Amino acid sequence: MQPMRLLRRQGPPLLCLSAALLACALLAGPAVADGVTPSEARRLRDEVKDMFYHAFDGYMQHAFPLDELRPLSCQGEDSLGGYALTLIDSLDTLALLGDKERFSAGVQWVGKNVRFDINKTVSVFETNIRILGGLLSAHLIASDYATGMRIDSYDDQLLHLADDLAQRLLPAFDTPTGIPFGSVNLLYGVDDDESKVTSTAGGGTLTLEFGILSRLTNNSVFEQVTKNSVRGIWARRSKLNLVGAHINVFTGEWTQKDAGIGTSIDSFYEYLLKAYLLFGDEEYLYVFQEAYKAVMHYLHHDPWYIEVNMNSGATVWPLFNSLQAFWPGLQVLAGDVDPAIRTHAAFFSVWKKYGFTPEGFNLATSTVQNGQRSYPLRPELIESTYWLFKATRDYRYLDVGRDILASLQYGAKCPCGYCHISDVETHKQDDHMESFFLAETVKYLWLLFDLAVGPDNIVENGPYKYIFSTEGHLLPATPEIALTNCFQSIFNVQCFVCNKRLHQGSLSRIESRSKTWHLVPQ
Ligand code: DMJ
Repeated sequence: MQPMRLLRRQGPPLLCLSAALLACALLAGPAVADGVTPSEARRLRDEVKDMFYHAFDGYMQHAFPLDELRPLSCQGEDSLGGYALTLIDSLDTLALLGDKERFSAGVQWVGKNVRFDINKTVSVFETNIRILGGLLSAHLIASDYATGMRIDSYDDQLLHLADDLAQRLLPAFDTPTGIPFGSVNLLYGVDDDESKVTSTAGGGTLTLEFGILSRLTNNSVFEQVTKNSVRGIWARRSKLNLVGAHINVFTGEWTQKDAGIGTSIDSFYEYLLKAYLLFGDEEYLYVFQEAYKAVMHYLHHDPWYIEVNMNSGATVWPLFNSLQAFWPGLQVLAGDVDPAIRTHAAFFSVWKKYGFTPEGFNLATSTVQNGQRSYPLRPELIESTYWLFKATRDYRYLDVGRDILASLQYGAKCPCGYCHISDVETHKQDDHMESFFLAETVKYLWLLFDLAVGPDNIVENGPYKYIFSTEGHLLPATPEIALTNCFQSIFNVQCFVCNKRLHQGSLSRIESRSKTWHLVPQ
């Protein structure tokens, strides 16, 4: 195998303007890569596994039990609460990879050593999606013979931890709107000087984890408070059925009125649909349908999405931000595949241009937005790639996965793990590795290639259908959790938003454009 490196190639002149970026990409010439063959897909899947272990072993060796790895300096840092965040966030990825030994050791260590009666003020949102979600997912895998990963000595320790943690988050929900404070102290409740302003994602990305906990503990309070929070947000929607980015949890006033599908709002939409799919609660489906229609009407400028004022619909930011890239994946789950295909291709054209997606890309100037130049190893684009491949089985999505993998290998790999990219134009590395790299980015890449090989994993062949949390955690639709059977309809006949059948395999060829990062043998 020849070593590869990233080269920047000068292509045809830049003739096309921002809004036509995708069309420009389609006109710019033949694709760089030949299609991924099944045997190459197997090799790529194995390469992703190596990627996981380079980063996971680096964390365990140099950072554990601190929260996250500093992969350039090979040290650790406490970034959330100081409770081995990256290990907890990685547990279900270990199970997915079939690594019973490390999964079992990790579960047992967490069960014995992690405690939440600590004087730390933590983000409710991050603690929920990374820690609570990680604990619940690992618990559901470790306690169930049907997963093939059951740990014999396991005695619900992670469920008890999850219960204890969620109890400590509950004081945050004691607000007039029902929307929780953004942060809470795990020992003393909400700090006196805690901000009353939180994000829409912060209040709307709790239902899956808390709902599962209610069903596993027979304590309905968790499900109730999080549903109440969603109702609190939706009750304050604008006349256009749009929500803003930040809200005061006491007065219910929007303090940031920009409506978008990315930063500060993204997973609010995600959890509406997923809460319906997992729990069968039609209130979530109704809200999702109304909210989705408004997004497609006011924010969608095919193939892009912009931010608008939630009351007037006037454009605020003609910006692609990298968190938006989860949207095509969500559209696949909603059964609206055609616009997902176009949007994914547009977002991928930004990746191809720089080798990574910047946090912000200005659609008016076709340049990286100043102050938003980094790529912190985010998973959203690969997540949507996985869902689109799953829905269409179009092998061109494997080409996309191969490109993303190559960028990570040759741009982000560093001595003890994978590094953030501080500027997508210089590819300078930053000494940080978010735990979601192992919980999500690597997981979706591995799932993509494993699906191509003829899948051998619990998500595709296991005993249950799985919903992925916004942190990529595997949440099974067991009879105990999913009381109705609506999840079955995914990929069958129902489109929740457009009354159409799923579209199969009509992806337009994703071509390179004027300046493209691509691979050449060294
Ligand atoms: C993750 O923590 C989750 O995916 C969240 O929904 C958004 N931010 C990161 C990944 O980018």
